[in-house]
Amino acid sequence: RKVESELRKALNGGTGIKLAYQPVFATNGKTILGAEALIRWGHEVHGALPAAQFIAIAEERGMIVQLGAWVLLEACRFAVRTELPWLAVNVSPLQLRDAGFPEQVASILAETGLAPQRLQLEITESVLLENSDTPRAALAALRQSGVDIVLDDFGTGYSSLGYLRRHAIDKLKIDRTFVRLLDGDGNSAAIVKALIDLAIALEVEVTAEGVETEAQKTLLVAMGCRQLQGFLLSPPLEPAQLLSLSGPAS
Ligand code: G
Ligand code: G
Ligand code: MN
Ligand code: NA
Repeated sequence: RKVESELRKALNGGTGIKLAYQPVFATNGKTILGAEALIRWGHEVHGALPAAQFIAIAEERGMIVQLGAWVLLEACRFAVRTELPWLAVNVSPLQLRDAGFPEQVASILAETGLAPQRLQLEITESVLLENSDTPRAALAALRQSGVDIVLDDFGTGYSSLGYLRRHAIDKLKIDRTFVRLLDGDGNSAAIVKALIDLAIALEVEVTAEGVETEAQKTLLVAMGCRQLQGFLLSPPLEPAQLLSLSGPAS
C-alpha cells in the first residue's frame, strides 16, 4: 500500500520520522524521573496516522527491526544530551525475536556513550510467553548488561506473575485503561491498588500511565504509586521542550 512505501522512504531517508518524549514525574508533579520516547511521523498526508497504526504496518511489512534500530539510536543520542536519569524506549516483540537485538543495543550504547543503566526497554507481556526462548534470552542478556526491563500495559494481558516472581523485570507500568476508570469504577480501583501492592511487595518499580485528572493522581499517590505519567503532568514533548524542562547534560 501507499502508506508502506512512504514509510519505507522516510525510514531510508531518515526524514519525517521523529521522536517525542513524555516525561515521567515524581508525586510532587515537578521532579522529572525520566521520560518515554514515542515515535511520531510528520508525513504531510499520512502524518496524522497514530503511532500504533504505522508501527503495525512496519511490523507486518518487515520494517520494524530497521525502524526500531533508528528509534533506539535516536533516543540514546538524545539521552546523552540530557540530565534525565533514564529514558524508556518501546520495543516490538518482533525486535526481540531478532537474534541480533542484544548486540544491536550494545553497539548503540557503545556508539552513543549512554550508560546501560540509563536505558529502559518497554516490552509487553506477550513477549514473555512466546514459545521461542529467543526473546527471554535477549531480555536476560540485556538486563545482565545493566539495561532495565519494563513491563508496559500491565494488567491488560496475561499478567506474567511468574516473571515477577523470578525477578526478571525491573518495573511495571499500569495500563491507562485502569487509570482512566479509577475515579468512578470500584473494581478498577481495587485492581490498581492490587497491582501497586504487588509491585511494592516484590520491590519492583511501578509507574501509572495515562494520568489525566487530579483525582486520579491523588488516588494513585495514596495507593503508594511514586511515578506518574500522563496528560495531567505533561504530554509527549519535542526534544527541545524536554531539554528546557530537565536541563541539558553538564
Ligand atoms: O504515542 P502513542 O500513544 O500514539 O503510541 C501508541 C502506541 O505505539 C503505544 O502502544 C506505544 O507503545 C507504541 N509506540 C510508540 N512509539 C513506539 C516505538 O518507538 N516503537 C514501538 N515498538 N512502539 C511504539
Ligand atoms: O502503550 P504505551 O504505554 O507505550 O502508550 C504510550 C502512549 O500513551 C503514548 O503514545 C502517549 O501519546 C499516550 N498517552 C500518554 N499520556 C496519556 C494520557 O494521559 N492519556 C491518554 N489517553 N494517552 C496518553
Ligand atoms: Mn510504553
Ligand atoms: Na502502556
